[in-house]
Amino acid sequence: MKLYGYWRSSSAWRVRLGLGLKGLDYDYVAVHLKNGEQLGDEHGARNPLHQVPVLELDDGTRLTQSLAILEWLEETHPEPALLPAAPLARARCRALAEIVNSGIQPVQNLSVLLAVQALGGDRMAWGRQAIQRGLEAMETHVSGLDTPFLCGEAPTLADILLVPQLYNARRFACDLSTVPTLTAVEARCEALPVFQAAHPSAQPDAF
Ligand SMILES: N[C@@H](CCC(=O)N[C@@H](CS)C(=O)NCC(=O)O)C(=O)O
Repeated sequence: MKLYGYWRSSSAWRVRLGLGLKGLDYDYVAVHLKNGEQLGDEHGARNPLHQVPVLELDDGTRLTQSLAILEWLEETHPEPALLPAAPLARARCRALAEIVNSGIQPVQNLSVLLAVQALGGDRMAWGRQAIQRGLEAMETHVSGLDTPFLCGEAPTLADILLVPQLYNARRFACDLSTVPTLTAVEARCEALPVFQAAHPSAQPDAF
């Protein structure tokens, strides 16, 4: 398998975590987002939305959208599970993941920030308020958590989405004192070798 990503892309980071937790090997191909490499025809042929991640399977099939890729990984490699077993717990776990996937990240994605800037807005303030609001909603859902990770005893989709988003929160100077449960879970995740290997600073295109 080949993963097209970018060291600081939170969506590509999610897929690195999923592959790592499932114990799967892959080749990493960097697409330089800051240089606009994703906007060219070559990457457009991989993903018409001109985004990373793209996961290319050995038969050439290309998968896009990090959550769809993670769900595909879960279905094809069920162990270790990235979702709890019980239907209600699965729905709750997916809801936490969706707070990041559809409630935060799309609002602070690079192309949106550039559009905000082009309209005369403050891109950092824009991103900061979206991340702060979303993370505080997530914190409310999980306050009083009695497990080490967001949905149980091991990392799941919710933790996979959380950790890269907290990294972005710091880049945007969010106030993380209001989300203590989330930062405590993050610390537990970051103690795990899989999370360390997937970190942006460990990627070959990091600068
Ligand atoms: N919903 C998509 C989001 C993908 C996405 O927003 N990727 C960003 C990096 S995190 C990107 O490629 N941005 C390039 C751009 O905005 O030009 C997913 O989860 O895969």
